[in-house]
Amino acid sequence: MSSQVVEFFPAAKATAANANAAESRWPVEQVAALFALPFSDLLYRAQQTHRAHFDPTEVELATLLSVKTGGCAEDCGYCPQAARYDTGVTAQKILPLDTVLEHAREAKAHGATRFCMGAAWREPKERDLDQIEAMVRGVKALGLETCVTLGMLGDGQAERLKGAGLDYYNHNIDTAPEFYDKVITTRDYQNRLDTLGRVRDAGLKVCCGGIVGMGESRLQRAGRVAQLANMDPYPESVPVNHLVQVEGTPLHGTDPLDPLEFIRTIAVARITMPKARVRLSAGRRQMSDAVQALCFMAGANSIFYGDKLLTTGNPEVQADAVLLDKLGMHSRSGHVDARCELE
Ligand code: SAM
Ligand code: DTB
Ligand code: SF4
Repeated sequence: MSSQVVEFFPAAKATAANANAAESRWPVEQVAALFALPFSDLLYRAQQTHRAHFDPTEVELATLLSVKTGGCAEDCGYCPQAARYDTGVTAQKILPLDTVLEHAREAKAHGATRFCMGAAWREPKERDLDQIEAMVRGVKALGLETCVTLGMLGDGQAERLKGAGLDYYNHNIDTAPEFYDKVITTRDYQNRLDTLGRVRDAGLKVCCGGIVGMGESRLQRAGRVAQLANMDPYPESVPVNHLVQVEGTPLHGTDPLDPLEFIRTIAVARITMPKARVRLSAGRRQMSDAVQALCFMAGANSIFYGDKLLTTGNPEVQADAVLLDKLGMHSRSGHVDARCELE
């Protein structure tokens, strides 16, 4: 290993609410120093961390379903579901329970262990939550882990979801605080931390990550990872999304990110959040098998699995089964059923 070893400084604890604390476990400079390591040293460190906590051949398969699509009032510059951008996404009402359960059953049959339901809301209304609670109960009863992402939560809403049996709430910080207002203006960074605090207080597990490739600097990428790693505790689940550029959104046409930089981001997330499920999330359809393989070597151990993300495409289930087989990797459930369809 090179002499550029970066020390780990356990210091004062930071929470979602005080992630900017002066004394944090992972000062931004330390995280930036990880980013700057020679690629092979960075991957070596990430591998060591990964292997200390996980079976490196095991991957979590999480299937996504958009249970309420489009027509969103927010202005997130990356998002095809924002009503104000002309992206071709047709707004749809909340899906009926039986349709959701049908998708969940299919996901389970294909080997998924987690089912994530997303809604294009700024925040859920109380009556929306009645329907979401029924979905959570139904999906949970199928033996799947449940996750929902519904936007900002108000008082008592996280407790309602916990009561329905929800395992994870996904709410991303998306990017570094310094870059945030270049991407979203209709809600601020503190709103996100407040929701994450409510999720934690209700005893739910936190799924929180962000998007890479929105034109942020490397220091800002390091800043985002530091924000997550300094939460106390850090999120159990960390989705690392590569921006999916959608025509009609303000971020369409952003200069493409070097894939090696995306892999570095995964490795730094793994090192700074050793026990988290680091998910190689949106953007896989645009990545070669070799880039994805390096992401797994860098410590990713979860993927979105299914032909669709929320509104955009994801690799075909069959293609993923072939890729995992070529890499000698297996699902947490022990099976990836799509392989049978190939024979
Ligand atoms: N409306 C809710 C919210 O914003 O919290 C939940 C759904 S929203 C689509 C969930 C996350 O998807 C966003 O926070 C963002 O990180 C990710 N996302 C949305 N559009 C994306 C895109 N084009 N590329 C990559 N990630 C994207
Ligand atoms: C997350 O971090 N990524 C997922 C999930 N959480 C909800 C969403 C990705 C969306 C990509 C764009 C789309 O398909 O609409
Ligand atoms: Fe709405 Fe969520 Fe898309 Fe933002 S990311 S526009 S809140 S659906």
